Amino acid sequence: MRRSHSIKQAVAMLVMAALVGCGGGRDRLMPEAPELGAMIQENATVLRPLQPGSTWTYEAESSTSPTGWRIDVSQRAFEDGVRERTSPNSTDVQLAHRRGDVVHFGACGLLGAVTTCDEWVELRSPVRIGDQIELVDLDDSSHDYTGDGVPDRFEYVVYRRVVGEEWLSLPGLGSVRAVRVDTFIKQRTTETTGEQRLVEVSCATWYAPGIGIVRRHMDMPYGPVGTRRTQDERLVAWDLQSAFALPAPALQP
Ligand SMILES: [Ca+2]
Repeated sequence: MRRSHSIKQAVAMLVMAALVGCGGGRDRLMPEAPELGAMIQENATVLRPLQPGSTWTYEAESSTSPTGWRIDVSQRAFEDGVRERTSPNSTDVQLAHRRGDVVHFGACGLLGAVTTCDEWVELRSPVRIGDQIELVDLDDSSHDYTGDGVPDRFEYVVYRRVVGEEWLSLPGLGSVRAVRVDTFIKQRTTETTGEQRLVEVSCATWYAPGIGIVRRHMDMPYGPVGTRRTQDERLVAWDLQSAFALPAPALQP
């Protein structure tokens, strides 16, 4: 019996050593990119028209607001792209099409979270299912957040993944076939005590060819720990100053 017990202990220790060894040390907050699937759009820029003078109107609602509200987006010419204004918050972002990609310039205020990138790709060509665009991958162990004199680990990742094509039903527009891309923002703090805190924000965005963003659905922490807030924005009208021919959006009656 005694011998069997010590063998079990030795096996358990070996298994533990193997597990520690397998991870190459530390696990990463940025997930491995999934396998690339089918191409669903050869040219990503048709999913995000940039045309000065164009406007988009969305109806928004949130799980924490008793009434909905309206969001207006407009573009004006700026350098070789546009500046896009979103009201009522009046946030401005600079965008351009570059070699088939849709690129943002300037610090990215993704969903109110602070990020360190100053140029980032929103969509890239060709658009393929499973394509993962990694925007921020920060793993820092140089600061002491708990005040015990020992640095803690702080990780912050932002990435986007092409999910696929989905039919959406939009108010006043009927059904529209759109490409869904999910954005994830994750922040994890690992204290020297081993205690971890994870904060996650996600945003699903649907893009229709020749129209642009037709819907966004966000999910984020709110108030007390464990409480979430969702926000949904759906396109209700748009006015595109078509400077060049775009494929007609796939609409169902
Ligand atoms: Ca510490």
